[in-house]
Amino acid sequence: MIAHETIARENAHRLAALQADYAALGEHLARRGIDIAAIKAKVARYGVAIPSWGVGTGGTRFARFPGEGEPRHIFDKLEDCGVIQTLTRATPTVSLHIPWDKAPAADLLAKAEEVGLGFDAMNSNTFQDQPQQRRSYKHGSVSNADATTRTQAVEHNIECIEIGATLGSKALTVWVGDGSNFPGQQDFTRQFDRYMESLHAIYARLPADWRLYTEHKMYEPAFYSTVVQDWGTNYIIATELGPQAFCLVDLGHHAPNTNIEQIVARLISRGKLGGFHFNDSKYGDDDLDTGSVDPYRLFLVFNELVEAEGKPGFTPAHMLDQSHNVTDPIESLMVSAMEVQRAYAQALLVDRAALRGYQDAGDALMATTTLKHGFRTDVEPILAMARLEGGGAIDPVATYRAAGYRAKVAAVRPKVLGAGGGIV
Ligand SMILES: [Mn+2]
Repeated sequence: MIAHETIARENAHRLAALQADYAALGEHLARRGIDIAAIKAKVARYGVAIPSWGVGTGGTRFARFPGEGEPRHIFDKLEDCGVIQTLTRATPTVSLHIPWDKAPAADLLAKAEEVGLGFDAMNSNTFQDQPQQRRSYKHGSVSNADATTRTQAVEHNIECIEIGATLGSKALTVWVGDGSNFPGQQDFTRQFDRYMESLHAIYARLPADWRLYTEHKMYEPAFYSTVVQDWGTNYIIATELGPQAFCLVDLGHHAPNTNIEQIVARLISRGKLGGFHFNDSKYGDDDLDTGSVDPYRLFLVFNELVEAEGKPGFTPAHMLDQSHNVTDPIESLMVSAMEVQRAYAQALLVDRAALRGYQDAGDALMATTTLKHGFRTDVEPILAMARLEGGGAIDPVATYRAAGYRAKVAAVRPKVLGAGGGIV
């Protein structure tokens, strides 16, 4: 997909500058008592999953402008995800969405092996109707007032578990669009009770080594109320379901200015943080590229994650979840994966002993300065060196453009108006 020679040639142009920058940063970090090689090793081990739907061009409520060479089906999507992993070495797995990505397991496994990827969490879809579906989700899925519709939604989730089990996946992510658009349209309590009954039925079918992630979202597609509207409800769900259930935090699913890093800390403190859908937001669930609007918030989230590193059972799942309307999705996903790695590396640089000392001494200024010192450090040489040593590209976007991948696939993939990325 991307010729090895292209990566080698592009890296050769940039090698001397990277070595110089890496050596300079290494000296700087050594003065702070930090071993650059240890940080690089942690960055190299870090991976964030790619959503299969992310490699298609997204749209808005108004229009979708299809891009050149968009993936036509899951096998094209896996190729695109393979390109991202080849160049960044930061995205070893793909998260599938069912039924969008339905295909014979043997074919999916063969393609994933060919492009060097594994499978992350499975995602069910009960927020839209599929052809030949018996009951409509217009008025809800797992919380629908109609029992037959709820059963259909539960069975779909169980099918997602069964498909995932054949692919080596270990988790199911459930996000539902159920809610209401008018005061009085739904009884909050009865609707939530129905939701819980359905989720218990799904949870009961979870293999022993699987996790169930539930995702809260304040609004959209329902605009007055959503059945899982915030982290409090999500925490209730994960707690009542049992030890295999965890809360998933999608950064865009909160009100503007919500202190997401504090929510993350709370969920960690109670052992219920399941993981993330990374993206960025200005106003709502904008699904903008991760770290594109507020990289400091992303850093603050990672500060909580680094603080919790090593806690027993603390293995949050990390996935990107964004929509690309005006960029090449492969480029956006590569940049976002690197932004997530960057926030992680910066958080690793924080002097935690000093931070605690300032916190306990009531020195607010030095506490916040100590925290920000990590964020202010340009860790790009660490990320680039980790990529290089992992067989990837020093500059993934430049290398991708030099390889001409998009033009090559555009020649064999006709434009599709209907298919492509969704916004979830
Ligand atoms: Mn999401």
